[in-house]
Amino acid sequence: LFSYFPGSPKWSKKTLKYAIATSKTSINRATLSQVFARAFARWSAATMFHFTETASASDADITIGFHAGDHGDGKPFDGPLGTLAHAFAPTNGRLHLDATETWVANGDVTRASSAGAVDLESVAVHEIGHILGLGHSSVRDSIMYPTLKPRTKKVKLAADDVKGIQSLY
Ligand code: TQI
Ligand code: CA
Ligand code: ZN
Ligand code: ZN
Repeated sequence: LFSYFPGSPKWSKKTLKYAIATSKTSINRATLSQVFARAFARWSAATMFHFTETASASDADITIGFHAGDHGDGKPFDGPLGTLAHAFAPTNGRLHLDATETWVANGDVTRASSAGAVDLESVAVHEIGHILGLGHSSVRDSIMYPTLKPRTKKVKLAADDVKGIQSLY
């Protein structure tokens, strides 16, 4: 079953702008834009939300960036594997990815050469769930389940994820 953050914080507007910072990653901007556009589309298909990319972080509700180690928010990243990414509850909007992971973007993670390869789109869909107000779910097939098997792609919302987000908004 789905869950929310304490107090069930949520966004009060339906159009959310996101900015992607490209420093600290070798993945190019066009690829990142495609991956996040697909990840946001999973959630907009199930909700009233519209997501648009903006070039300016100061204009954005959601800021996405890659960071390594201690990056100033009290939640330092831990190097390869372990914590892959984190996101804050509404309406903070920060979505951070561990820059030291072997990210697979627009590729087939099940065929990745590195055993530690992680599918960026799968993690993005999960973290956007947190950004919108979902906590973790006990349903194994859900996007918000707290673990992902290595070299797995999981990007399709499960019925549990849809019920969770539709009950919140
Ligand atoms: N990062 C954790 C996560 O996003 C951070 C976290 C732990 C957290 N407890 C939380 C965030 C409670 C919000 C609320 O879940 S993670 C997965 C999955 C992680 C894990 O690196 O462990 C994904 C990030 F589900 F695959 F295990 C993304 Cl998809
Ligand atoms: Ca890590
Ligand atoms: Zn962070
Ligand atoms: Zn999570």
